[in-house]
Amino acid sequence: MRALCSPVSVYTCDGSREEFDRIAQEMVLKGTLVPLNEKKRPHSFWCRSHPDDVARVEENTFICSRNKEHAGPTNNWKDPLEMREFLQELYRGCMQGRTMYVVPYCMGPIASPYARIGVEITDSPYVVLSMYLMTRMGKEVLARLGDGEFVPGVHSVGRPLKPQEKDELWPCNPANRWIVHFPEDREIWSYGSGYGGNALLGKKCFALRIASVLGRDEGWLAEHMLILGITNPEGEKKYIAAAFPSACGKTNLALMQSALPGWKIEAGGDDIAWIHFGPDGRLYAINPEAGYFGVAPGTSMKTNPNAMKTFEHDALFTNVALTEDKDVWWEGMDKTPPSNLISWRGVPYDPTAGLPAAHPNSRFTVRSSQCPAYDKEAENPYGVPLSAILFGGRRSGTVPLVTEAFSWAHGVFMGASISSETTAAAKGEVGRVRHDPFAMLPFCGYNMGDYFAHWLSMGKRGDKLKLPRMYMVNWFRKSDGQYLWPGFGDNGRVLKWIFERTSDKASAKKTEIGYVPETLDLSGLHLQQSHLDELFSVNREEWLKEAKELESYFQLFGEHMPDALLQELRDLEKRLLATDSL
Ligand code: SAT
Ligand code: MN
Repeated sequence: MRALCSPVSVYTCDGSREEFDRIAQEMVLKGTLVPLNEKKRPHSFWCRSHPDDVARVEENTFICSRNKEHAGPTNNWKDPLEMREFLQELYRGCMQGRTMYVVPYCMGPIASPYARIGVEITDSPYVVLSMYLMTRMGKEVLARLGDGEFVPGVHSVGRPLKPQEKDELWPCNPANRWIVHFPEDREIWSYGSGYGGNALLGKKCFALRIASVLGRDEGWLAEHMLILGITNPEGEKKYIAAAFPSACGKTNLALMQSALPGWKIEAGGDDIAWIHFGPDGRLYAINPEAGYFGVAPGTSMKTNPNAMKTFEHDALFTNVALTEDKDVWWEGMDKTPPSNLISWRGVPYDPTAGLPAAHPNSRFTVRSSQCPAYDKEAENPYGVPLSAILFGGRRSGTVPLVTEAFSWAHGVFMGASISSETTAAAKGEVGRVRHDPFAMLPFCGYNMGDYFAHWLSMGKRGDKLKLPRMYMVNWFRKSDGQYLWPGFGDNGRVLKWIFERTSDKASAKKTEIGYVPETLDLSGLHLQQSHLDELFSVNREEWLKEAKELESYFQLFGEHMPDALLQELRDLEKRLLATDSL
């Protein structure tokens, strides 16, 4: 890679704090990082990206399996040999004038038998700092690796420097971005972007796209899921994993403080879960990551106090606004923006201009162990046993607050049926409803139809009584443009019902689409009865439309679409059409 990319020097990261400080200091001198107020937010930095490099780029993301069909209809594909030839030319000299950093990192607790090692080569010091916060990185990883296997990844901002040329604050190459995966070779090549999941190769590229392929081949699951622990007032603890598309509140749910007194929620992970069968036949989840890369706007002491406390120090903020006294701000942190803000574009913020001070996909990057609600069990090498799996999306209509699946296959059908309004986490139009099966549309490294089959096969391997129950949730249902459900801490009410269902202690009503709560603990919450009715309502007309729509979506997968899911769809339609089906 050194011969190909021609960096000025090569540096292997040891993962120490001294190293972090040294690299951060270099970036401060260059102007890319601004140190925040030491008194208010110690050891933290503000960073702005290039205005065209602010999110994942799905149309530039490729799964280059040998056979196009293995990438499936939802992924971009190019022939791997042609792609390799193309990349050889693209990367030639791409790191000129820059340092090549070698970042050994471990996804999962170092001692975990389920952990996997990656080595990322990058010419972005921002990526190095982010990997330090987001993963276990450096010397200890090399020690564990020995001469074992690792997933190689190369990342370049794609902006070679000529001799004497002055660098940009956020070098990148928006016109020429490539996020490329070779699933058979377990290899990642990323070019042109320095932002988030495009550039921190351990996250979406490895822990989801490559890992999903490993999971298929080895009999486990790599999922776009948060992990949380929930303890009832009697001290019994259970674990829940939940899949939602990007920027739909995974971090808020994982770090939540329940509105119900006595119910404790602890945060395991906020984005990714690797799920394996344990020796007792239950499904266990580890969080491959060690940090949060969370959406900043909307995060406040009201919506997510634990997140606010997590990034009180040792945090990196990207594309948020900067206050006069060198602290951070974003829309939703409090009602009125402080005066003399600097916007994410680096200019004085003009509240009358109608543009946000912080970019909608602006982020905080911080170690998860700093969270006051951090679940120590997140370090358990064997993971935590799952009692329930939730699937959700951002849907203003049709989908009730919570529905329990009839069976594993029905739960897989629910996962496959997720649709959600698009968010600022990916480049493109925001607010358009699209299918996002298992919240994995941008992250599945192989044919999505085969992925559905893999989920079904996991259920077949498991003992029905030990498998987690499955749920579909929707915090985002609206009436007259207003959210019907307060969300955030009040989602703890839904988690309580789920907790008690998994102990067969809560009652449910059967509907055409699954079980819904007979009663939900609404103590202390004052909602209009009509709103409550609407939250739980199953409208047959709407659901028949939903089913028709799914039928045509599933056709996309052709031969790869499992019959069992088509059967689930037919069963759903039958229940909807029958007048006395229940
Ligand atoms: O992919 S990112 O890590 O940039 C964020 C997300 O989409 O979940
Ligand atoms: Mn995510």
